[in-house]
Amino acid sequence: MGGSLITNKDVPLSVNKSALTKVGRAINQSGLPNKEIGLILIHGGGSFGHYYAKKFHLSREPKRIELVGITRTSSAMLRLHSFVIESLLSEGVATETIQPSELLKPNLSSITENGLRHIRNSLTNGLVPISFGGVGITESKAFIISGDHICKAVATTMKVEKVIFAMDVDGVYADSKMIGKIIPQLSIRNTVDTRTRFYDVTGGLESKLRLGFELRNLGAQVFYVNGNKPNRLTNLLTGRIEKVATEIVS
Ligand code: IP8
Repeated sequence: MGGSLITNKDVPLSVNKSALTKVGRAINQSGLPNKEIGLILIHGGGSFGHYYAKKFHLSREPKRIELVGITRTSSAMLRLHSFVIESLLSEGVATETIQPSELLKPNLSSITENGLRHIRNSLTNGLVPISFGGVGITESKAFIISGDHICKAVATTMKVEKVIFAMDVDGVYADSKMIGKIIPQLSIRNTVDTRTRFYDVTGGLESKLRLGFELRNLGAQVFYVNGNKPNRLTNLLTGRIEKVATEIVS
């Protein structure tokens, strides 16, 4: 669940309640997770985490920042996260939070044993494991753990069949002004004009697309879809054909 979907991205600290309700409804309709298919949710920071990350110069590169910046950013993410899990619960989706720092190994490349056990236990219990972008610290520096890092680490460690990026637009457009039609099947040969929105300090669309190709190379089907359209999301979750979405193809 992209930060652009679940928050009002250009208004600091503002949740998009209607989008969260729709995502919850779509997940509920999908009947996932079930005995055969698991479901893991990850959400980004939007106008919560990115607002403070920008203010305190926090980025993916570890650096020394004011201590207050670390706490403000983490606290904003916790606040957003609690909105997310409450909204999902109101739509009947019971989640189990896994902290990003528990889930990821220090080099962010894969999932810890504890994290993996936690994911498996949640799924066995019928709960949907959920994690989110946050702040990591080393001995003297702080850095952003992006939802993208979590996504890649999960797909590197576990067999992931499908990754769905729920966004605030219908898919990937060739034009940065999002004029015209979305690209239904995006290959490395397509040209996409990416632009970063104001509060996003972790790379915006460009890094999401790079990640999409990496996930595809790891064997997952990868889709970008409008999370405000519950039917589209449900279709993708349940393996039905959905035409209004972008799929990464090799
Ligand atoms: O939106 C960012 O997560 P992302 C989390 O997935 C923070 O990059 C702390 C800004």
